[in-house]
Amino acid sequence: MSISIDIKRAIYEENDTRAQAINASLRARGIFTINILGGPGAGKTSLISRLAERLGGEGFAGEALAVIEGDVASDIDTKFLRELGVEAYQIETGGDCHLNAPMIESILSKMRLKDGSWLLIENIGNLVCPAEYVIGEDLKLVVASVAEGSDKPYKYPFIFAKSAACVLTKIDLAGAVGFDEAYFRAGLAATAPLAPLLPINGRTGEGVDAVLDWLRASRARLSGA
Ligand SMILES: Nc1nc2c(ncn2[C@@H]2O[C@H](COP(=O)(O)OP(=O)(O)OP(=O)(O)O)[C@@H](O)[C@H]2O)c(=O)[nH]1
Ligand SMILES: [Mg+2]
Repeated sequence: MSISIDIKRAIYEENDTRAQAINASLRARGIFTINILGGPGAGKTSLISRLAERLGGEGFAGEALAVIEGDVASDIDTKFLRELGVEAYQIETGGDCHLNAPMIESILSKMRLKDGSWLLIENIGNLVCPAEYVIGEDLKLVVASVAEGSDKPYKYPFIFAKSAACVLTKIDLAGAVGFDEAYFRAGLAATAPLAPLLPINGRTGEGVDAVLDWLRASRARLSGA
């Protein structure tokens, strides 16, 4: 039992060290990195595509942006984003339920990443394991959809507790699925008292401007600007 705890601790420590090095080298280049977490189908890629529209402007000629897509299998999300003109790269874990720092190191060495960029990393759709690993990010953002139910902050507290904000997606479906927003908000406030709740409709883009405003303010604060 204690051997397995020691091995787990060593894995986390090794990962943390490598993640710190990644973050230091990205920060030195003025790159702001967001680790996007959430369950399968919560709306992570839809959010990224809506942020990309706003950051890049027409033809993505605005602020530099790159995306790393993490999936157990397939490059569906990467292809979708590339078709929109987004600089997107795929990590296929082949079964691992989370991204880790060595995976990010490996893909960064192959990416064309401009200084001063935004780097959005979509983690594996999973409300448990990705919460346990840092991967070089400046902040974690959790995406939860109303369709998953109002009780998620109570049942999966760690992912919410580690996230700087919670984007609530599929608000257009709230009535159909009987979403109890007050209950969700109370659970979020209990697990992550400082994390704002940012509701969006990923299909229309409603609410995404507020997400981007919050990200810009966080970037300015964390970069000391
Ligand atoms: N009605 C509604 N559908 C949405 C919204 N956001 C996303 N969807 C739909 O939900 C489905 C999943 O969205 P994705 O953005 O692919 O979700 P994801 O979290 O990236 O999924 P994985 O990468 O598979 O974990 C798609 O069919 C989207 O069109 C929303 O706000 N409202
Ligand atoms: Mg996705």
